[in-house]
Amino acid sequence: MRLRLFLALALGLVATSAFADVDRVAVEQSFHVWIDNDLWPDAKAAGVSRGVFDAAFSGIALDWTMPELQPPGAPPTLPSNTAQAEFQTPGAYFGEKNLNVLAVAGAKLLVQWKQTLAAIQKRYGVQPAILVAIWAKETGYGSEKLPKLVIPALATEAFMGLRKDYFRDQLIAALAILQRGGVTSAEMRASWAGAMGQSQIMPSEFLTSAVDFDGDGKIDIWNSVPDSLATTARLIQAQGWQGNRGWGVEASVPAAVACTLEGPEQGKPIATWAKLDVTRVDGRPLPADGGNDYLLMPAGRLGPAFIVTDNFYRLKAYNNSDLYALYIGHLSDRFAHNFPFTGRWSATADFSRSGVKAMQDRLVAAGYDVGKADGLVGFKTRIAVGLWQEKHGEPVTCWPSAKDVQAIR
Ligand SMILES: [Ca+2]
Repeated sequence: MRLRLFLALALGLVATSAFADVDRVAVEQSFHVWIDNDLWPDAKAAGVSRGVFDAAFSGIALDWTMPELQPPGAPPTLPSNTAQAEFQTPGAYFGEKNLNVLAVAGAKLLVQWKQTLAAIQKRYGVQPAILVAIWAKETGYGSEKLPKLVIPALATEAFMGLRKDYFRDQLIAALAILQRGGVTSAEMRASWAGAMGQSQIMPSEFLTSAVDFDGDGKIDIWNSVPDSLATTARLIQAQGWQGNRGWGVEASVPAAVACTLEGPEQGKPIATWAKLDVTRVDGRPLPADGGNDYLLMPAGRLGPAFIVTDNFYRLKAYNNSDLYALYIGHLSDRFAHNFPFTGRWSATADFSRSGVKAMQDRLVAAGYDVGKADGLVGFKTRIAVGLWQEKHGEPVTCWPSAKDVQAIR
């Protein structure tokens, strides 16, 4: 699974405390022993030659600026995404100023790369606007500097991070890329979490899906826009993207339609939603393109509502977040019609993630399904809150008030 959201959360926090009690020289020594004795056999088994391995680690040192480290001898650290962070209200994810800038720039890029994008769509079946929106969200169309080199970043996390196994697999994949050739370790720039290039591809994804689309004989997701966009398209296609459908539309949902009907487990044919008087926000009928459609209410009744297609959940499979998938879908629409959401995001955030987690634990104890009790208000938690509100005669919003976060039990 991808760690893009996790990355965004981690970057919002101070990366590393000083590790004042840690003997860094000793840790550095054991890092080098680990590279030779622990990592090398796995790399070798994955087909990496000794020469490639040694070149990759030549002159390497631990990167103490990485987040979520647990060096030997340091007191335990909590993963940043389970720490007692402020809860972020869904609307905060959709900063209008930034969306507008990306929408204007993306409309021009769609024209500039029209032929390439048409060729990619022909081969992989993903619409140009979706690919350009992902490019925007991941690196601002390649404008964001990638702060790390992938090998030292992943090696540091694989050696002394809080998610060693995940990063070790990615490190082995990065070494396999070097073994394959065509790119040097100095060119493999990445986010701290090892997401590489203009569309933030993990090394394991590079191995399965990276494409030389401009035909110059080199796969270059850092400098070649065609290679980067085509690689993204191939990854999205692999999730089961349906090229003849959109992602969804913002919807007007009558009060009589319960917000507890939300989510990927309650899909219905579009005709069923239409019978419930659900329309587009401008009153036009919902688009009928076959397949199931789903009600999406990322902030319950306290924000805009959407009817989304299976493709929305393919985007979510690519990066496991309702808000990420909605951002991509919404931005992809704005290249043609640059309008913000019609509905207002009024959900507030005067509670902490630990407060939400405690509420989730109490909901579970009371027999509700909240999915993973992680301090985030995902669709299962929203449904559970709605069912609780219904049972207790409260207004059914499917979004907890600050009072609910305390009172629900
Ligand atoms: Ca190329």
